[in-house]
Amino acid sequence: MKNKRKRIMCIVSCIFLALVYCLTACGRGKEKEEAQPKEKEQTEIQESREEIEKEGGEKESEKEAAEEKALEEIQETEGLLQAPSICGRLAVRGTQLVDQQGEAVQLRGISTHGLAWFPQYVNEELFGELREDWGVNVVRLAMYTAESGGYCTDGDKDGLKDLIRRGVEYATNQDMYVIVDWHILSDNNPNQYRAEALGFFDEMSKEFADHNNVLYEICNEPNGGTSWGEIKSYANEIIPAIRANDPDAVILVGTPNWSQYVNEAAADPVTGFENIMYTLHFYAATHTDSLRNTMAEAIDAGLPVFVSEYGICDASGNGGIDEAQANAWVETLDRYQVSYVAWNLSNKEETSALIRSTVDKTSGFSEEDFSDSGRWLRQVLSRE
Ligand code: IDC
Repeated sequence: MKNKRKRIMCIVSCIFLALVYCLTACGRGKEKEEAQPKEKEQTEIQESREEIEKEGGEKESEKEAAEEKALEEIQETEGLLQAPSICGRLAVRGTQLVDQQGEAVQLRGISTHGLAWFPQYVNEELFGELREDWGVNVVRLAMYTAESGGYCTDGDKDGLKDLIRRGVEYATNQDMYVIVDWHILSDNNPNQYRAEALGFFDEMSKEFADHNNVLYEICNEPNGGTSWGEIKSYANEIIPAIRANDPDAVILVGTPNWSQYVNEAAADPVTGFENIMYTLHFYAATHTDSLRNTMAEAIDAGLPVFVSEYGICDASGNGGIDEAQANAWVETLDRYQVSYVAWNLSNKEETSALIRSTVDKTSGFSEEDFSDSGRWLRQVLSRE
């Protein structure tokens, strides 16, 4: 009897165990079944995510390329490809002004008249117009050192420096390069006010050291028999003062005879400094083939030349305009990729002034407000 019970118990346990096993195995299978779609689902999600990312990336780069193209088109039309936001800090390689990538840069712009005499044209609206409507990428701030109101004679030093600060700020806001010009003229020899120049350039280059768009012109036009040797000696003192604060800025050095004898600089350039250029100035109704040849020869001899001032009238800043010579100059300058800055942004009654003398406004100009020089220049600069 006991054995029969044992046997029954044994059979029941076996059945129970078999049942438990079956149930567990089934459950596992089910779990497995359930797990499979989950893994599949995850792979699918992962794949579609990758797809979206890929598409998105393509769309992103397509969008970027389209935006870049549109920007280039705008800049090309406006002649603004060579602006500080694109070219950054400039440098000099061989005879050429270049951008950060080593690409040739040509600055084309306008010089103020004497800051003390025509301060009203240092205003941001006007700088903006010059950039947008004229395609100007550089403004020169001309500060006379002698003459009446000159920095080293009876001028208001602080007022003049303030104008320069504002000029640099407006040019910076408008994405343009800017030249700080120590405009010697009746003082003939830059050594006459060498100590003042040293103080001025030390102060200015300290202030503008973090700008990538400021160029320093250390002596507008040595004249009255000032030799290249005397200019070099001056340059050798002023350049290190600027370099101590602003190690890479482009510095423009004037040449003898109202910045015309670039051949003398080519024969004996300033040594020991990078990013130095030499200025040549011309007035098209006075200076023609012969000065153009001097310039071409100096460049061919390896001198980096910068035309920081020119007019299309005669050398007095007045008199008749010579458009044929002016066009011949521009053709040569463009061929050599030389930068050029026109004299002058004022309404003074002289033919070099770009604004008609009867026009008093200081911005918001239209075609009929410009002098003959102004109209010629606007056409040249905007490459219309
Ligand atoms: C002229 C101005 C004129 C001003 C005179 C001052 O156009 O209004 O009265 O200077 O002496 C230069 C000089 C530049 C001259 C210009 C025209 O750099 O200052 O401006 N010029 O004479 N070099 C050659 C010509």
